[in-house]
Amino acid sequence: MTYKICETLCILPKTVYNLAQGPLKVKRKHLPNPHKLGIIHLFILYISEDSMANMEMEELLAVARLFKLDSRPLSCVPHGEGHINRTYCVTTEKGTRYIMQKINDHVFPDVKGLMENIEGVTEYLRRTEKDPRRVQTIVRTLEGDTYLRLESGYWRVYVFVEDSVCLQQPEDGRDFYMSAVAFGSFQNQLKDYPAETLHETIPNFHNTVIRYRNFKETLAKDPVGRAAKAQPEIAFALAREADAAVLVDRLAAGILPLKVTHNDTKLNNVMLDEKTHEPLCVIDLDTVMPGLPAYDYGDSIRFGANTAAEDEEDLDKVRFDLDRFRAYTRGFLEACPTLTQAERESLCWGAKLMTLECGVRFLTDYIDGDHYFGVHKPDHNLLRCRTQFKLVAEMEKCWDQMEEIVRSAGAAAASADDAS
Ligand code: GN1
Ligand code: MG
Repeated sequence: MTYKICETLCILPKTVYNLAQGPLKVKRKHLPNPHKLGIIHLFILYISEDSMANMEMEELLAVARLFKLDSRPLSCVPHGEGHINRTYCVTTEKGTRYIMQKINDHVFPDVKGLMENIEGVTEYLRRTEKDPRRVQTIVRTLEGDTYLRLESGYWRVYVFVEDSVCLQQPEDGRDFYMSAVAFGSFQNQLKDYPAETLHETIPNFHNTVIRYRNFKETLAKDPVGRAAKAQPEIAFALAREADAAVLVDRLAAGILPLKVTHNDTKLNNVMLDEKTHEPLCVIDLDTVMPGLPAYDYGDSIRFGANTAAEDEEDLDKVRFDLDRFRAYTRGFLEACPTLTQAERESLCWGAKLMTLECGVRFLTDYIDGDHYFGVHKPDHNLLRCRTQFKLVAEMEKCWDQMEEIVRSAGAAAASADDAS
């Protein structure tokens, strides 16, 4: 990696520590003090040239200065692994860190509605949660708004959740259990939230039937001629089309009630305490909308019960881990004991359909020419699709065991809830 100097400063030790996290290097120079009063510590800040690619630091800092930060922003570097928004970490002169995001308004055209949802939900959660690290905190603009509209796009800032980690893979079953507690509690805490006040930021987000319809329309057009390269994946998806309706049919029949759900419950959308790995705070609230608990449960399983990364190229490494499935199921059901029997019975379908649906979405975007998900290498969306379909195939093989795990975790959680 090559580095270039981006600033030379005299700063506080905490700031140095925070700046040195991520793609920055800080070097200290001891300079002779002309007044002979000891040594002046001068820090030279280097940033990797790769991380400068998207936007120059100066432009980013100019955006950050339009928010109510605690002091002058010094650095702003890319952060996290999200596929949709551009995320940066801003560090100020006082060493305070913030998360600054450029909202993807191609994916979320109603930014005003989206920010109203986030403001509503975070304020609601804060009424019962006193620890500031446990709820995301929006930092307002100098004008007092929750976001900013500039020529470069829409921007927002959050307080950085310090002393926390965000995992791409559970380090063990306990981590995954903890993330289940976080998402199960989130679901439970919002059970009385007035769902009708939420804007539907992406209509039909987890309507798997409609996702299939979009897939088939894109396939028929094959706009960039990629369908030929994805024949096995296309056949895999089409062979399971009938499954797509299972959850939406139960919803339409009134068997499953509509709740407020997060809808994007990847492990990396929850912050855990750095030392204890206890759950702190659920993040990425862009898709909080009315939905089914099976969506939240299922999307977590899709991502976290995979033994490899979502874009792993070696499919032998991609396996559906039943122990992790068991750990997550226990945590989710313990934290959300209010689920109905029908909701509990829908959970395995949530796991399978969220995985199938995500694979179909990656495949659709691949065929469409990669307009939706951020891609970082050739065929990235096709690689992602393959891992999802491998997981679906493995779930199909152990379906009875999955159902048994959900049944017994549900019974244990219900009797613990009765006893308390
Ligand atoms: C996107 O924004 P991020 O990376 O947390 C996507 C999810 C997908 C996920 C796949 C708004 O989530 O639906 O499951 O990528 N978010 C949106 O990794 O489409
Ligand atoms: Mg995310």
